[in-house]
Amino acid sequence: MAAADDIRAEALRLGFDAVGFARAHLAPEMRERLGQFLAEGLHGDMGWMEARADQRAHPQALWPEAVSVISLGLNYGPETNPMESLAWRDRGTISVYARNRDYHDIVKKRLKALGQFMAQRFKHQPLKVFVDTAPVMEKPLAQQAGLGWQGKHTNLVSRSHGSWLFLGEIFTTLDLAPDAAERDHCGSCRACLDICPTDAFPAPYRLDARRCISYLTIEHHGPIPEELRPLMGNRIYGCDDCLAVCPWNKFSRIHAEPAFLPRTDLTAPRLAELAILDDAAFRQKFSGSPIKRIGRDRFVRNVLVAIGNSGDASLHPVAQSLCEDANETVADCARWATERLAT
Ligand code: B12
Ligand code: SF4
Ligand code: SF4
Repeated sequence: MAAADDIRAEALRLGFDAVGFARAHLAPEMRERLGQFLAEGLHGDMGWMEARADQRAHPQALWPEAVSVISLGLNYGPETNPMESLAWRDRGTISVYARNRDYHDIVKKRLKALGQFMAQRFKHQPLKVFVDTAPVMEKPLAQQAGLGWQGKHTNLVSRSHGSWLFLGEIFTTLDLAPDAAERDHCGSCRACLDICPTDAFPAPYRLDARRCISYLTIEHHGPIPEELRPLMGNRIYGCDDCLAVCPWNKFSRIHAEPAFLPRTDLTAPRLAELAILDDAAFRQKFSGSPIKRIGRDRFVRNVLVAIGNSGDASLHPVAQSLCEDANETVADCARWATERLAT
């Protein structure tokens, strides 16, 4: 069996849903687009994107010995429509990927298992595994490896899994036959661009992260710009709207991963119960969840935005009780929510 076939078979056995091979090299236009994204400041305060931009743009600047990239996808197709809870004003909407265990842990564990298999099978061929946090342009590499294409919402869309694939990579010194790159199948569709509640796409295939609710609720520190708060509705951690409306999702399958089954307490949780979490209660509730990473203050800030947008007068006392919070961002958002509910 050829090396690539062997690795593909093992990756599928380990539970990955998509596997492809590419050269450890990105086309010059990818590097230019990353440069333009950063030069225009579309990354907001994600300073870490700038810090190692050269490595992000060049897989071999990250690791000079890399010859091939194995791109891997893990399906997390949801059972229910993730936009269902957007209409429930006293509840929060948490994006699909954060309703249970942290996908980084699950993907990394499988990448390491595949790495071990490769180390045994191909002696003296070093490798490195990555998921999300390393300076790697995962989507263009996955497109090169044939897993899908970068849709107009900028995420990777797959003909078999729609928008619901987590990505991870193995960089290796092995010379593996590359797969054919996938081509764009968006056509004239613009459903993802039109649904975006904050108008975060200045053009198809281009995202202004500073307006994206995923950025505002997860990555952004400090107060959320006031003009964007009313547009966020009850989205308290991430956003799935542009992913959920993609017509290619009709080919997706519901995932079979127990760790991604939505926790009942994170499926449309009551805002009143989340707003009162203190630091210890927050850490206990979100142990093992990706939400833990943003900390109590940023999370309660997000919940207060949703309370301000709820139009539910019964939540007024909850917001009021946080107006003097020790964290100035939380207190500021509580005052904003209190005023909004009063009017
Ligand atoms: C930074 C980041 C974010 C930022 C910025 C997102 C972005 N689009 O860049 C924020 C916080 C907003 C974010 C949000 C989300 N993210 Co994110 N994020 C990343 C991260 C760490 C880097 C992405 C990156 O390099 N951005 C830089 C810009 C320049 O890249 P780009 O958008 O791909 O830019 C391309 C296009 O703009 C295109 N382009 C530009 N102009 C033109 C013109 C034409 C004509 C064409 C054809 C193309 C084109 O070329 C550029 C280069 O490829 C990756 C992990 C990784 N290391 O890759 C995860 C990652 C992209 N995120 C992921 C996920 C799941 C999400 C969310 C769905 C989470 C959620 N539910 O809230 C949202 C989706 C929002 C969205 N519509 O993108 C997954 C996506 C999986 C997939 N199937 O694609 C990744 C790959 C993590 C992972 N390992 O699974 N994310
Ligand atoms: S994740 Fe939400 S806010 Fe961000 S671009 Fe997509 S629809 Fe817009
Ligand atoms: S919603 Fe339409 S335009 Fe957007 S990624 Fe899917 S197919 Fe492409």
